Amino acid sequence: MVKEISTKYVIISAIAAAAVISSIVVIFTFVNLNTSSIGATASEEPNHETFWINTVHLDGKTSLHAEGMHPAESFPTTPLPSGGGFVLVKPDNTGAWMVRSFTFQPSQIVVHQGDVVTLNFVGVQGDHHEIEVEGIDNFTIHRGEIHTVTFTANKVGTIDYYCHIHMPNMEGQIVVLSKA
Ligand SMILES: [Cu+2]
Repeated sequence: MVKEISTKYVIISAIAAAAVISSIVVIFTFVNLNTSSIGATASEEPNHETFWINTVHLDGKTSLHAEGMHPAESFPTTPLPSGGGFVLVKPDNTGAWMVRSFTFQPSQIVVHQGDVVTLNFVGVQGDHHEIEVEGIDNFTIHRGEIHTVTFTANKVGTIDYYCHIHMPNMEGQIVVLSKA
């Protein structure tokens, strides 16, 4: 009788243990599946790239007359392209003259197709700029202001950005490469 009870007890315990083990297996499998599905969702999220683009002008200041280590430099006789992007300031009464060239810094940006791209244009030099990001945005920015443009790079190729009042040199390019 005692033996019969203990045999039954062993069988019941074994069944209970099996049930507990299978529940644990089921829970672990569920957690695992869930984790891998979270991983899959994360990898499908677009990559977000942020850039800061400064408005800049480079000034080359010199003189008709030599001074210290600095040699004399004559004023150029050939004109620079029109469009506002270049400024030549003629020699003053001391012989000092300068050339100015407007540009964006950086003037080339590389992203991949599908990337969400944020461009923060920062007015650093120059009173104001009338900027166009080809097919995306058109805006005026003054010194000390920031204008933010966000878009998805849908197409492989190039997107130009330029300043209407400082052409032809205040111009940049976003290169959109195919997905890696
Ligand atoms: Cu400009």
